[in-house]
Amino acid sequence: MGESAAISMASPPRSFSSLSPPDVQMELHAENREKLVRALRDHLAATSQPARGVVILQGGEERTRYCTDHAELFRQESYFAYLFGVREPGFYGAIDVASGQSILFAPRLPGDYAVWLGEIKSLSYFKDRYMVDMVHYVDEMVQVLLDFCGQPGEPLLFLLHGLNTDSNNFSKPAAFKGIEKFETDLCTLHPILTECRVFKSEMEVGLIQYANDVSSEAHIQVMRRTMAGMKEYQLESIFLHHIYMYGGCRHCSYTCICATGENSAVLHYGHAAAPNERTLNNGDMALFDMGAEYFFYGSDITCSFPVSGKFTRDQAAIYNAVLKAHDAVISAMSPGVCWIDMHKLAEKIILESLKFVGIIIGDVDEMMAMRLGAVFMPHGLVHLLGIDTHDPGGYTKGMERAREPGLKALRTVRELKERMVITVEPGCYFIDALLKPAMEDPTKSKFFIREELGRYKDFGGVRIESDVVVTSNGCRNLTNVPRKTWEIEAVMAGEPWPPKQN
Ligand SMILES: [Mn+2]
Repeated sequence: MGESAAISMASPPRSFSSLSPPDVQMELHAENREKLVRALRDHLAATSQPARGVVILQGGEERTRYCTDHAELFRQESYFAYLFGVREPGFYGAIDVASGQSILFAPRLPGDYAVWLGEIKSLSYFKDRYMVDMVHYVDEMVQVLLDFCGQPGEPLLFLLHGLNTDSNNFSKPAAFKGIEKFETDLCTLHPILTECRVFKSEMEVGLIQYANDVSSEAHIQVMRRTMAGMKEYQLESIFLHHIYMYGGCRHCSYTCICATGENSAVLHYGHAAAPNERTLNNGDMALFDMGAEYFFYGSDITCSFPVSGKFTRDQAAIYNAVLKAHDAVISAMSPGVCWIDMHKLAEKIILESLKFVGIIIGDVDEMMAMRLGAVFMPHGLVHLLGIDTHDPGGYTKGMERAREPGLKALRTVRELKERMVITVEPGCYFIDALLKPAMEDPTKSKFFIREELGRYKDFGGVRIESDVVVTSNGCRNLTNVPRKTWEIEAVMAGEPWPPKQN
């Protein structure tokens, strides 16, 4: 080994991160419970019902891989995490509407748990850790609830049952032996608890900000280390390493989408059948959609950039079209703004830009009326973000999805309100499965300039996604990554981020 190599090995390691994972405040979940109790009492008063009953939720169960004993890494069910912050599986939780008191029910673990899985924690440990009023075992639940309610007649339990409008799945109401001794209500809790989750507290925004800080830093590491010849999964691995090593994030909010070249037009690339395994080429665009989760709260960030580190004219044209839409939407966001209008604003800016570039031709208002925007951006502009990447509450009772292409993909059509955390993620993609039929459609074919469009055949797509919290008079972007083309080129060339102030 030469002397210079020895010296460079002896020099202190370069600092890769400015992160320090914050302690989790269990007050966050106590606050969430108080908020739910207030909302339930208001609802009961408004519908002339007595303020009685107990909310009961069943936490998630640990699962094993198919028929084996391979335990999958457990992640708490999201509504349960919201109210109790419990990281262990097998719990139930209860909240008394009248008093606001909370009870956790812990599974009674077998003695050999201590041999294989570690110390069996006492009930008082859980009481202190999770800041609840009481802790009992799950096998005592029926008697504890009956004693606790104390009134004659069947005590009332509010169970969680309702539709997740993103997945079309229903939440699973708590189930346990002896539930027939109680009166149960399946309708009241879900919409009220979901509505609580839509509006984030200071502490919740703090955790989402931290998840954003971690992910932003990791995205920048990925950009800096991107090189032709690498595999997409190697960049995924850099992201995962960074968020865990420096950010303390063991989970991602969703499976990483590390798409390059034509793959960047595949909206949910990166799944088991398309596992981020393409080799990067110098002329490719990269589209990396990756987000860390920290103590249940997530982030959802997409960066698009050229693999070479330098935008070509075509790459910059499409990228800037999407960036202009991203920035315009964030500038327009404030309480009272409607999401359908924001989606259309983004579409219009992208269409105007594509017309300016010379890919399409004609009257942009006519294109809008023909829903041409959905050919280039088939997904919704936004979704709520929190404990779930697609946080629930995008549609409240009676709200219907739009039917038109593009708009029907919106995960919310609500009016913006203060304390909502929402993603802004315009994109522009060249997807054969959409372009071909549009070009063959006699009402739409006139808009396309085929020879120009042909240049983008293998381009893929661009998406730019930031996480934004709505404030009283505007919004705040929680994501901090280079966005302008020259900022990206500078960071990829090794310049610091945020840039040095001169
Ligand atoms: Mn997203």
